[in-house]
Amino acid sequence: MMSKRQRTSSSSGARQQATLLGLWKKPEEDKQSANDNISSGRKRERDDDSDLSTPRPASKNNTVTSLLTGSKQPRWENISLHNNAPMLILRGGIGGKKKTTIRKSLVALPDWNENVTFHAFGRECTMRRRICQYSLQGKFTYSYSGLKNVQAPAFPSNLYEIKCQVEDVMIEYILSNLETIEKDLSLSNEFIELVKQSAARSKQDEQRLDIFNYCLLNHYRNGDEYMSYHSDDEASLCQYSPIASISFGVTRSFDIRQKMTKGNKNEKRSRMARIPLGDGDVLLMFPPMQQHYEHALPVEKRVVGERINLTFRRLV
Ligand SMILES: O=C(O)CCC(=O)C(=O)O
Repeated sequence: MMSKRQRTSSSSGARQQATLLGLWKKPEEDKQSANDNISSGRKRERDDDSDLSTPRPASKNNTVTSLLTGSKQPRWENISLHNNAPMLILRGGIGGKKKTTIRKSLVALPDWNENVTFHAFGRECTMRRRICQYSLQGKFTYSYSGLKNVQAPAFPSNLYEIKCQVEDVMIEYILSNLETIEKDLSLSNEFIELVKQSAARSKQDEQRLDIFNYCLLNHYRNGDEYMSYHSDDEASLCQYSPIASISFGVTRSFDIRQKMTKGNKNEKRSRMARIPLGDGDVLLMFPPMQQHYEHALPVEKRVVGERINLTFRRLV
């Protein structure tokens, strides 16, 4: 059931062109110990709703109740690496006991693109994952990784519902912890204003003010499928909005490293953090993270099972 804030979105499904984004370089399977995970370990491949992590509360008022259907009350953790990489995570925050059903409904969407080919460094490469994208009322196009103005069809209802839940838990948490969070995460006035306006509309039962208007979906069918280091810093992205990353399925590692210093192509950069992203986890990456850091989803051969990742973004 959708909450009062959630308004239906049209759900057309024009099949997308098969030439979408990708980064070609296949990373080595990362052999480093899981001990350097920046948050506590989570068992891999779990498909239930138990929360095995021991979260570090972001602030006092960190419980989320009303919109979440799980029996446990997930807590936001502040996992910022640095002032330049403010991040919040809500472990198992979306989907409650329906995570598996949600994942299956996302896997069944009609617009997935497989074996997408793209050109990088003079070679033709094939993407090692499935991808698709959707946008609010199908009004948006997105340009990235050398691909220009790719049309994103309208959000299907299941994805729109997730988007609304993510916005709602984010808004609820930000507004109830505004004083601490504003400073801790250096939130911009524009973003706080947008959050307040969206909450006010909802309170007055007016038409929803959407924060995110676009979603990129990645489907990793096993531990061999991956995404190379990159940052989400396209000019079409709103400069003050976070990117919300939601995962369903097996736990995979999310690696972060610094961007290359300009003009220093041979610079050696090592991983700065590894964050395990599990079923129903919500990771919020706030500006200016994408300006300073890159992230990747490395090959993890030991991982069995699939994972879907949704990144909700605000395009201008
Ligand atoms: O699958 C993930 O968690 C990474 C997704 C990602 O980096 C992206 O969509 O830009």
